[in-house]
Amino acid sequence: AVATRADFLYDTFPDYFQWGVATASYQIEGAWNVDGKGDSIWDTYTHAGGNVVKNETGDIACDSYNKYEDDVQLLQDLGVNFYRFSLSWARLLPTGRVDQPNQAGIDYYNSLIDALLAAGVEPMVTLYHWDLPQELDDQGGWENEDMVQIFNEYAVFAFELFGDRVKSWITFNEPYVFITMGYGQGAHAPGLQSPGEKVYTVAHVVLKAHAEAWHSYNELFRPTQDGVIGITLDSEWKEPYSDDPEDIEAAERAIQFCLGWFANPIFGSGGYPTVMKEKILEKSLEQGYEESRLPEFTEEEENRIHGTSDFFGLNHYTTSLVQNADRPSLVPSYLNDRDIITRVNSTWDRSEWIFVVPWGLRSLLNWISDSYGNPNVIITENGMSDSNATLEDAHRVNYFRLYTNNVLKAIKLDGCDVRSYTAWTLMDNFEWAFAYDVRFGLHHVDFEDPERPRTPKASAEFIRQLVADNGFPEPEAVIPEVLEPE
Ligand code: PNW
Repeated sequence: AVATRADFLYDTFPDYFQWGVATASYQIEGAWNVDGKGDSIWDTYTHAGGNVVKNETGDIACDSYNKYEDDVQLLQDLGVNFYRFSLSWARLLPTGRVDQPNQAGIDYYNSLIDALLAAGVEPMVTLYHWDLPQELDDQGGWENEDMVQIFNEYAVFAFELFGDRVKSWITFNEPYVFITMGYGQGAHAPGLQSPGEKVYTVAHVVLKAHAEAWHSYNELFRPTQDGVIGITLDSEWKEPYSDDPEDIEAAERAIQFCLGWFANPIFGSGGYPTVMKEKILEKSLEQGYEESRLPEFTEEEENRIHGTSDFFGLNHYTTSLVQNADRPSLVPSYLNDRDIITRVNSTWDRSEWIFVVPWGLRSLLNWISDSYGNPNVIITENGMSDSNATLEDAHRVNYFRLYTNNVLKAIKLDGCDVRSYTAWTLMDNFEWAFAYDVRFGLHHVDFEDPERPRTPKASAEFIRQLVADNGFPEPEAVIPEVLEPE
């Protein structure tokens, strides 16, 4: 899995290629209860205690609500083309509904957007990066079908306010992760555990909500604002455990149950992947259900969802090995429905849950290209963690170097249509259930200091150079691999 010097591709990215870094509102903003902000499900979840490492919260986090000008300076120093951040729905709309907007929240995002544009950094805005207003959760959250229209109203509100300056929109960040963690395993807000049922019904609502927001932008705003809007999906690469055809089929099935679940309705043939429909129906009946735990779209809904993304937003971190398994467990669960066992290769370098498999990203980009007709892909997250506070993050530099080189190979050698790359993340921040114990930042943040100072790590300098060079220009002198014997 470690690229040798020989297979490193020295070349540059296409001229149109764009570079960025990402964050998310709850992970960086803090200011959880000031200036009229409403509570979100992450405020509730962290304050409840017992859910997050050391009972930490995002109450202050990186304090970006007060320090956004510092953040913009870091972005300018990196020289990135764009900044992907998310809106705190409850900061803009404390009740979640558009009839009671919060002017201070509107002012905050206007200031951030204006500061970015003044610094020559394009804003890329995610509408939903997991911090649902608590009042909407009290009304059933994403289980509630009314959320389709409620999310659409919020999206329209955001397009009206910011769409004159924001030209790239993402409806949802990683529905797979927030749904399976929040409604399946209970390891993220709102902390529900229904891995066999709610995960599927919630995904159904989220897909419809996404589609309505896309249609609103397409019909009401695109003609005057002329931007793009899409969704960000996440997936590991799933490598077959062996060359046994059953393992090869199992690996394909594993991707369909993760990426295909959301991608097939939007980018593929429409509706859920056939293999999901078959497996979940078969298992549901065996388990005594009268019908499949996977809901069905009407033909009208299927058509309404199909094609609703101007790009394929992709978050990718790691790779796992997949082995076929016939009924690993009889418990109803989105994991058991797949009929697989996940394995790891113990020779792969790792940090927390991330195994370093750079070629996995290239394989995944090729899979997307082959499966969905070579859509234009924007990589909206990719990055590497650690659990120490070092500024000399050679492992992260190595990760970025090899992963971005595999993006380059996917473009130049395989013909994949990748348009941009986003490093996760601008600075160390609230890493969900791992809180401040796990760091992904290009910049170190001192969470003990009330000023929350940001300091560049070696990886920040690496990204700055990568962006400046737009890739990996041919080295001037190649050191010979094999020396002549004396
Ligand atoms: C993404 N997994 O989440 C999120 O979009 C970010 O907010 C987060 O900070 C980042 O990745 C790093 O974790 C993920 O377990 C969380 O495969 C978990 C997984 C993948 C993505």
